[in-house]
Amino acid sequence: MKKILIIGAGGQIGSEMVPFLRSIYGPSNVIATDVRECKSLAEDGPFEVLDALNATNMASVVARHHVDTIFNLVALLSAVGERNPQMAWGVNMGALMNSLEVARQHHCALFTPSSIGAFGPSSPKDKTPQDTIMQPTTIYGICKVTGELLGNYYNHKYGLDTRSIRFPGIISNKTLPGGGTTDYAVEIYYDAIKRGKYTCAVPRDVYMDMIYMPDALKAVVELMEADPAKLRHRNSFNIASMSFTPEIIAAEIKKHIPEFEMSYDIDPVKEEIARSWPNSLDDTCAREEWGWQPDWNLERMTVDMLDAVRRKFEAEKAAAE
Ligand code: AKB
Repeated sequence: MKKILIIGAGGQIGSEMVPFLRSIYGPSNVIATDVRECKSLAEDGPFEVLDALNATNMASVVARHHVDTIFNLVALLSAVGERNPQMAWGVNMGALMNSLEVARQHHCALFTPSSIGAFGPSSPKDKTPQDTIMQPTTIYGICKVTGELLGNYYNHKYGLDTRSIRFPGIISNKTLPGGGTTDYAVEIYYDAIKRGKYTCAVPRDVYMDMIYMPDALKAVVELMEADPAKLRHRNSFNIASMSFTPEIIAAEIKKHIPEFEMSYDIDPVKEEIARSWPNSLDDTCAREEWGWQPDWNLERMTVDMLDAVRRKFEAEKAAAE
């Protein structure tokens, strides 16, 4: 049985990854950590406060819990990164270098997410291939490409079992993302239920790849369980399940909430980032090397998201009464 350490567990991915992994590997085998206390993650398994920029403390948690697999989920996302590039580099690369070094010293496998943000305006726009030009123009993307190269370097030089996925925008209903360019595709569901309208910061016609959280979680576990002999790539795999524009997701929501209204107040930073990213990724290598296959599309996800967000608001309202 794996003994897994999750770093940055309180964020959008971690808050769902921890319960998912605990349901597979057992609660005591998944140690959640975050820079802040997270009550919900401490309720059904081990939790420790850990600053990912402190390598000594990270190594001590790994040794104390006999960890053999590390998931580094620490990241300042693309839009917030452009507001403070120096901090984004410091946090994203600091957490990654510490994870790589602690994993090397303690013989752990390491998962680190990459992103569609690792591509840039000179990458092919449609069905962006697995191996292609990667010249991102954001600090977030530069961190991701550097992280991919470092993951390969540690694999070749030290035999470290590094694995990674280039995530599309992740849509989920438990914890809101923060500071990403794709955040609109989560916020739109909340505002559709709460207000019946949404003001979008990304232009109506920009395609980006997105994925529903259950598929994202499944992908990580399948990649980490994959036979290493079958992996020709490691850092990092393209995966895809849906690609849409703000106009397309709004039309899908309108099918369920006919009075829903969408307006636009474009954020120039988000526009520039979104236009520099691919319209859609080619995920053939993930399909061939470890059997990637998405379960969700825009239509089914929209039904599920609207239902989950509606129930969430109803529960909050009932608790307040
Ligand atoms: C962001 O928008 O920055 C992230 C991502 C696609 O990596 N959601």
